[in-house]
Amino acid sequence: MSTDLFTFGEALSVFISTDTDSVMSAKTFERVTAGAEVNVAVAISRLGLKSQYFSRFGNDQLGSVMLADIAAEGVDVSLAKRVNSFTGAMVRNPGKSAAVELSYLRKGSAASTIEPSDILDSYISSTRWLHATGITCAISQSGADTVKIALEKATAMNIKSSFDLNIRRKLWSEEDARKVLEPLAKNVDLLIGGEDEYQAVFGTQEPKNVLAEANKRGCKIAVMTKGDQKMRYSIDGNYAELTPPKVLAVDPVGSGDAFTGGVIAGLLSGMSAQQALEQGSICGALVASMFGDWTGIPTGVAGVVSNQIAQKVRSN
Ligand code: KDG
Repeated sequence: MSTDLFTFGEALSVFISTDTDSVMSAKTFERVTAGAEVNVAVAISRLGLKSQYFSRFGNDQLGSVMLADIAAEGVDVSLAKRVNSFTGAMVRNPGKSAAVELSYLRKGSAASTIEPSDILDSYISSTRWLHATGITCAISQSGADTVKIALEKATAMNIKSSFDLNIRRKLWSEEDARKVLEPLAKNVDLLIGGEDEYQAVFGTQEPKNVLAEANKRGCKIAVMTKGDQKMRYSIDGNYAELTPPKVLAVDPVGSGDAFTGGVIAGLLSGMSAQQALEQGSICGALVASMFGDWTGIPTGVAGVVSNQIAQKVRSN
């Protein structure tokens, strides 16, 4: 099967308190499926392209319902493995009246056993784009090895790739993250990170220098995001800035992944890097304006956000 995107990582069942804005006092929770890489796979599929997602899931009910959720989005999950461990989860409050606080239940999870032999060469050679993130590197040594080998294979096979630094400080220290992520932040078509993540990995967040440095390491498009504020980017040594469309942000979790999905889809559809980044910023803003990682991801055709949706966001 040939695909537009292949990605792998840990999907989580996210339990969000519904009756109060604190996990401590809540009695009821809604469950949704999310996770940085699967969010990107869903964005690619909503935008009308073929995406394939690999993970290891437990032989449990959460694994089954999550696979069904992802498949319902049109993402191919036929490669997924079910293993003898539990499927990871996260518990959080919605963040409507208080800051979002989250806890993970994922140490030793099924996805943390992902290993290099899971990713066959054919998964990479048959896709147009490979996406990976620093979260998979944080969940286990075998996860980090898998990301390293997959990215190297994509480069060797001339397959386009992206890497989102995505440092999750509840999973590892900045020092450990730097050691693992710094050697991986090279030779990709798209490198994404927030200011703090560039600081942790490259030792500086001065945008012009650090983005130019990323370009020199072979990252063709290097983007430094800052939530709903101006993002900085550099393409082959040319620095520029982009202000995302203004929306009323109610839940920024997942908006970075929608941004990434929108950029990748745009590039795959033949847009210029600048147009693709603009499309990504529309996708990110839409997700931030609605509750949940997937709710606001727009639809599109052949990798392009529907014109009506894009116009509406731009006119805000
Ligand atoms: O980018 C959104 C993710 O942070 C969220 O879906 C959960 O994957 C997740 C994580 O590891 O925090």
